[in-house]
Amino acid sequence: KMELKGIVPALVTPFDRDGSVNIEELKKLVKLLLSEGADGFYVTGSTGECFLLTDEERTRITAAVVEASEGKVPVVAHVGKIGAAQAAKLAKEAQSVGAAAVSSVPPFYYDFKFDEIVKYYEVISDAVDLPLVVYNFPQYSGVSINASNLGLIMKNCRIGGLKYTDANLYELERIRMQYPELRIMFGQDEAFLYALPVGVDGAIGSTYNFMLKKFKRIWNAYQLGNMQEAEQVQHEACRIIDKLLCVRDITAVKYLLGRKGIECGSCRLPFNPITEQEKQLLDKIGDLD
Ligand code: HMN
Repeated sequence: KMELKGIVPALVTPFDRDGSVNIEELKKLVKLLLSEGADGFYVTGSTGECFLLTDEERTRITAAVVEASEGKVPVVAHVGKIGAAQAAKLAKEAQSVGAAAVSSVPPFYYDFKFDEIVKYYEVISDAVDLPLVVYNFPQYSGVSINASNLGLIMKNCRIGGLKYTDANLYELERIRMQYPELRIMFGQDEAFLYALPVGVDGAIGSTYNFMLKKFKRIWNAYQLGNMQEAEQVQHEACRIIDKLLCVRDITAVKYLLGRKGIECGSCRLPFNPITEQEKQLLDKIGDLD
């Protein structure tokens, strides 16, 4: 039941008008996504504005999502920080509030050496009894976790999987071949269908907050061998993502959730608030389901 697979929304963090975390709207979003077939939740990740939240907020968000999901699906808490001890502290807190797994991007900013990155993951893994989902996101973290270096992290950690947010499907294929048992969750929603033949176990992404049903359809059609339908829905999703990326994924996802009755507010500074022009562009998007 608590297996990490399928389509897992990387939840946004809704904020009130005064900028504080809006737990009520967050729980509403979780309930809505459960009713639409979410297979799990990834909280306080990139989409959840992790590095703009306090530790207290991050743990409170994880607790709220665990509570709202009622043990039906796994909740993965992203606990990434630059400091190993700080990330380990967050991981312990995530465990204490009922997360099924913890996850982290590699430590960034100081151009850490790979043995330092390995140590970082070991410190987190040693702090908890939970599986650790390594989060590869070279575009933002500046570090590439690949078939050649992933083994160094896996050696001494309780690995629960890899979240692979990169367009390089050749590297993904190499990882899949090298680690047939590894749980791999893909992180680029615009290429979701094309990662499925590589043998990923599912996907974690921002657009599953508001168009989960489309991706469930792609997944199901693919499993049934109905490639034509799978491709058609992926193209629909990509045309929506084209518009999203003219804005910024998180900002756009938050705005579009308004259509579903979830008020997410703005992103935290220094993210810009959404403009009227951007709203107009997003209003042109048709049916989200
Ligand atoms: C998370 O950690 O919140 C995510 O799962 C991030 C996720 O992989 C998103 N990537 C980025 O934020 C760069 C994607 O869902 C992305 O928003 C989507 O593919 C549109 O480009």
